[in-house]
Amino acid sequence: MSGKFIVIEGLEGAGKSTACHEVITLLHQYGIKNVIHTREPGGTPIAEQLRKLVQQKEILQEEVTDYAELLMLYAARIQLVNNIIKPALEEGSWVVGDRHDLSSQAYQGGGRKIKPNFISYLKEELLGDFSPDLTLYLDITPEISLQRTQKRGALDRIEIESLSFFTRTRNRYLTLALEDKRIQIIDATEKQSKVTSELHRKINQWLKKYCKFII
Ligand code: Z5A
Repeated sequence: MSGKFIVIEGLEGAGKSTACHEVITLLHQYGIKNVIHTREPGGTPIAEQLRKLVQQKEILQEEVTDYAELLMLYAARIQLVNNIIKPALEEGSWVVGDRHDLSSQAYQGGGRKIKPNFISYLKEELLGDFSPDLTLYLDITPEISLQRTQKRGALDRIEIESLSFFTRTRNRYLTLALEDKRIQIIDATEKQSKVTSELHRKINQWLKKYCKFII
């Protein structure tokens, strides 16, 4: 594969949408024109249907169990990875993803308390050694996350979870980020301009180290 896969992660309201846009603009400035933008869950017709099932509050008047949620997220992910991301990388395009596997480790492993070993098993079976080249984790507190998302109005099925759910999710993100040098943490509680300049700094540093042909 010749393209690179960069992922933006974080709690809702962390600023992932803005960050994805910034990364794509920066890559364009470096002359990398073929960049595709993905989101998870979603990004293929089947994955978008699964996204609706995961997010809607009333699903056919039936409660979504934690394992069903996890499996729907992996079903969506494997559709996206096999049908969109891998082919794009193989033809040399770069992919900027709004969330990927780390979200399941954090939300379902941390928030929902599903055994991390089970999630790792699913990941290995379904994705093998496929993983992002770089993940930028935008770290905010659950309190700030709630403040920012509540401003938007109606909350979805996961957004209505408790503060302790999001605290466990954030803690899992932080634990995993500190264990893996391909995950970089950005303090996203700062004002937008500061977060953006830190994002630029980290991407520039990474491009210098791993993509010497660019700079
Ligand atoms: N989910 C899961 O559980 N497991 C999985 O494996 C996957 C997902 C893949 C869909 O996510 C849901 O699925 C999500 C996790 C779960 N549910 N929850 N809860 P999503 O990515 O589609 O939805 P989201 O995370 O809720 O997106 P978002 O809220 O739009 O977050 P964002 O993109 O990070 O934020 P934003 O749109 O860039 O910013 C939100 C607002 O905050 C906006 O008004 C900004 O102006 C403001 N903002 C952003 N940054 C700042 C700073 N620095 N200062 C002040 N204000 C700011």
